[in-house]
Amino acid sequence: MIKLPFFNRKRRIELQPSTLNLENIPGHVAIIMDGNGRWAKKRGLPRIAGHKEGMTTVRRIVKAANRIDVKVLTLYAFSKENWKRPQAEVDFLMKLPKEFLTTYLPELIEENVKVQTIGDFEGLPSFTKEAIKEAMEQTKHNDGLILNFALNYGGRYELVHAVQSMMQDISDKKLQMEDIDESCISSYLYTEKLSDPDLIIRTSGEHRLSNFLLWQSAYSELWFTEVLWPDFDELLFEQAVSDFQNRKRRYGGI
Ligand code: V07
Repeated sequence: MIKLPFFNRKRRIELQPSTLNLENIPGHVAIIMDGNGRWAKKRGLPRIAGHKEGMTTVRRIVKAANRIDVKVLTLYAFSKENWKRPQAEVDFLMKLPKEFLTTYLPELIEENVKVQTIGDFEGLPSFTKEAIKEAMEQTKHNDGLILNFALNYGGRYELVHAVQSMMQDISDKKLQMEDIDESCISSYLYTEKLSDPDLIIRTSGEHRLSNFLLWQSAYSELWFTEVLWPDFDELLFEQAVSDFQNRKRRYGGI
């Protein structure tokens, strides 16, 4: 068991002692941040109040992930299906990336975090795209935690998009049918350059993937909690990682 140092020089952030084994940290953690609306309802608040509170949890968990040296943190912020929500809620959600970055981008830069997204980026409103492009530009040389937001993302849509791109490349003679294998398909997904998630966390008591990282989750460990996303914290995050470390991964072997 290796104890965390109290100060990580490269990332210039304070560290708390932890009982986690730092030799077996999941490289890629993905989270379905569910329960924001329910958190608000319980308090007699509008759903958007829960989304706003959920943003502060994002900040906390990014810090926690960075601290234990997770390489990639993918957060499911907005699905392709979420457009079906009431217009006022969708409008509010689309303003959150800009609000989040206005508040936290300086800290993310300070902590060597690299901001990326997966999903149908072009389908987002231009003010959302501009804020995110600016953050990606300003963090593109950072080599610490990759903070990967799934925005306007759907796992089935991602596969449709990949098949369309592959067919286009076949027609343009850039790809041959004989060369299509699993790694080729992976390279046509939004996650092309990322490893598959080792651990997928879902808050708020639902036990589904809900169209999240369908191809990439083939061998992921799944971890669920009843706790609603705005109440999720670094201790629970470390609990999820610790439980992950105690599981045996077999990838179909014995
Ligand atoms: C959103 C807050 C977290 C709970 C889940 C839903 C609401 C952060 C972002 C974000 C996205 C891109 C980016 C920077 C921040 C965000 C949406 C919703 C749509 F570059 N939180 N958050 N985006 N929620």
